[in-house]
Amino acid sequence: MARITVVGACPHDCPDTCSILTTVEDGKAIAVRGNPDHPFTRGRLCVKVNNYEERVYSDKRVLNPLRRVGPKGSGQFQRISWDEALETIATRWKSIIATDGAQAILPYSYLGTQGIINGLNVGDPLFNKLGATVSERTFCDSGSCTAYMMTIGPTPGVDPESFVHSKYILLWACNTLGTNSHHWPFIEQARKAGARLVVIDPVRTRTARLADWHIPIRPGTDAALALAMIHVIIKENLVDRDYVDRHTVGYDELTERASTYTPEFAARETGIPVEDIVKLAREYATTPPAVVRIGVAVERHAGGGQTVRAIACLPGLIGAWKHVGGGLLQLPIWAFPVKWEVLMRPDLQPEKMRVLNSWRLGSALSGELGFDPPIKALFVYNANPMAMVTEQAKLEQGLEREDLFTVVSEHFLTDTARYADIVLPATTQLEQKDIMFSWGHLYLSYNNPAIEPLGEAVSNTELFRRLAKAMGIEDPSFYRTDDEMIEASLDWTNPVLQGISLEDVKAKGYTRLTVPSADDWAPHREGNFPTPTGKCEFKSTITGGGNFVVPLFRQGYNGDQDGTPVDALPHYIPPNENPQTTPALAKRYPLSLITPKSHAFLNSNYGNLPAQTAQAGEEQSVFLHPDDALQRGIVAGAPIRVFNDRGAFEAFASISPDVMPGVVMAPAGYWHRSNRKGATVHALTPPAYADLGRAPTFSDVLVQVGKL
Ligand SMILES: Nc1nc2c(c(=O)[nH]1)N[C@H]1C(S)=C(S)[C@@H](COP(=O)(O)OP(=O)(O)OC[C@H]3O[C@@H](n4cnc5c(=O)[nH]c(N)nc54)[C@H](O)[C@@H]3O)O[C@H]1N2
Ligand SMILES: Nc1nc2c(c(=O)[nH]1)N[C@H]1C(S)=C(S)[C@@H](COP(=O)(O)OP(=O)(O)OC[C@H]3O[C@@H](n4cnc5c(=O)[nH]c(N)nc54)[C@H](O)[C@@H]3O)O[C@H]1N2
Ligand SMILES: [Mo]
Repeated sequence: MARITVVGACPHDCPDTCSILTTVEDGKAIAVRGNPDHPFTRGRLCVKVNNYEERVYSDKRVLNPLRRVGPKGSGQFQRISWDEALETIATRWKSIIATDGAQAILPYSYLGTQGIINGLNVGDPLFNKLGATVSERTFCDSGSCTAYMMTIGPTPGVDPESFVHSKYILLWACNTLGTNSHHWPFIEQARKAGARLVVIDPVRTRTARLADWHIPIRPGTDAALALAMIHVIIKENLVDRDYVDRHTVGYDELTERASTYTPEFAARETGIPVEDIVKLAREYATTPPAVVRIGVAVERHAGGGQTVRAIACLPGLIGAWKHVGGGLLQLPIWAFPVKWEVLMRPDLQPEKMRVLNSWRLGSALSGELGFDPPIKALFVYNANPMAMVTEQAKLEQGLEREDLFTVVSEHFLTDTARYADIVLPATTQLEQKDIMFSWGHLYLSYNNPAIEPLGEAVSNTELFRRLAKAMGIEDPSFYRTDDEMIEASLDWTNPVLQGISLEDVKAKGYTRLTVPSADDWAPHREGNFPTPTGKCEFKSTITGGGNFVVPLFRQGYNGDQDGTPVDALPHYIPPNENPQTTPALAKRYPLSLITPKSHAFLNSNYGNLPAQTAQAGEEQSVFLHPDDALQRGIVAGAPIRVFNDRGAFEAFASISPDVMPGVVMAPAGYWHRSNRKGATVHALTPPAYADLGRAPTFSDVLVQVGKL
């Protein structure tokens, strides 16, 4: 019996990018486990991935191309060959291009796998070459990234491993134990050495429960808190004047701006008592090294971008960057020298491109956007919009259109794939090769394929080679091997890859970038911010392009950025929907709905698999504060309806003082089909953009809950 161990890396859209060891016996993967040698992920896998082989060998996998035989959405398919599938797609696309133009084709994708070659950009060269509509993919952290760029530039920020040296750790809208769990041991180590842990979250999450101080906050009001902290820090002379003078710009203007954001103002907006706001500001400013870890959830509101602007000013103000373990952690992805241009190929684009933001897929497909030409062909890979984006009812209506030709590349017949005309089988991480960045640590990883592809599944890179060929593209760059693509995807001359060879990464599975040790690295001790001024910009010099979207999120296209000027100073934009801002709406819909990540799902992945649904609960639950439940006569476990003017979904009530009064929490990721009455949280969420980076506002929504 031949038994081998293969080193790989978790493919998921998660900050942790774990090093994984797969045991393979006679060509079959029999177990996966964490790699104990990896300094960050340390041999532990989460509940989503520790039985990954069951995902791979699940009898629900799609292993052959399929053609729809029943009505759209019915899930009735018949097996066809790859040749037939490719022929069907090419014929249809060519005819659409001839009659409507290439813009009638729309790609839709995200990070089903976040491997550098199979992930975010794998289809971009083909769709850019065809001249298809550009898919703007501002799913996650795009508003935060714009704000971060405007304030401190594309810096990795604080090394997550440097947290062991922190004395004050502020987890701001981040549920570390659920969504970034391999960071937790570093936080624990800091606490053993005396660090204080503070969590700012409307929900007493499993992370908040373990904190020294949990500060519940009304959703979408974090900027008011951050600005009031700035107010207190300036008023009480807790500013590091030396650091501010040498390494920041706009202090006087920030002082003036912050003067209006008193703790009393912030208390009214956030629901946090004045004393707590003042105490937080004082503790934060006087307990060095102080570090803030911002989660993605802060951006999903009307003023999400400016919230990140305000938070990103804090470390500069108190000189936190001077210390190892002091500053801000957002996404250390900025440390990886990925050659995005090579992956996206914006040079192949025709001059004028039409852009569609992913959050508007429903409106685009249902015809509401009045697109000319309308979208006639949709190609979905690495994504499951029926479960994960707004406008669910319109999306369903659009996907039912008989004149829409939909192709979905998937592992499973997801809610989205069920509407496809053609489904194409995709390999899982055990069956494919990739090189991986991380947005939660500073290790480059290599995923060696552990087994041969099952059935007729192909990797995304192979899928796009086949599609290019079927479309008659001759450019040899479309036919590079995975090895060639991996080699070309990184700038090997960049200092962070000095002394690192691809062969070494491949053999070991991971390597730390060539950056200073986490034990003595304070990246901005001497300023050196990668901003236009080289300083931390309280007053930003990047203000021309309102809704500036980092090109990474839009196939490299940068042609139609909205030119509206942005206020150069951070400010508070109240939520679009909340009892303070919209009292009339709040009368009918008094509760704020948030839909954070589920512990056992990875976005919608695993929403169909037995081990994870057993953990998460087979059906959607909604968490309500006991007072809110009592007022509505709702008892624990009761079936309930959550609704607003946009729609409704059904769920079971979980009654818990862990959510703030006035807030309801429904973990995301449940599948439409498996849910009661076939609708999920996105039946209710708004399609509006946040203030920066065209981020979503799906957590900026009022609802009502009633007994069924
Ligand atoms: N288990 C698990 N892990 C995941 C994922 C998953 O689906 N499941 N998804 C991965 C992905 S794609 C991402 S982007 C990351 C996201 O990781 P996180 O940013 O941690 O994600 P969320 O769970 O969306 O939100 C974190 C917390 O913010 C709180 N929150 C919501 N609104 C507000 C607000 O207005 N203010 C404040 N202060 N807090 C608020 C929520 O209650 C939640 O506890 O997680 C990744 N890791
Ligand atoms: N209500 C609510 N909505 C949200 C969020 C939330 O917290 N709450 N989070 C937002 C965020 S942060 C994000 S990142 C987005 C995520 O949005 P999506 O990326 O659309 O969500 P996933 O559920 O991760 O869907 C990825 C799909 O890709 C498939 N897949 C995996 N690997 C491969 C592969 O190698 N090839 C192919 N072809 N397919 C593959 C998986 O089976 C899965 O169905 O959702 C956003 N939407
Ligand atoms: Mo995300």
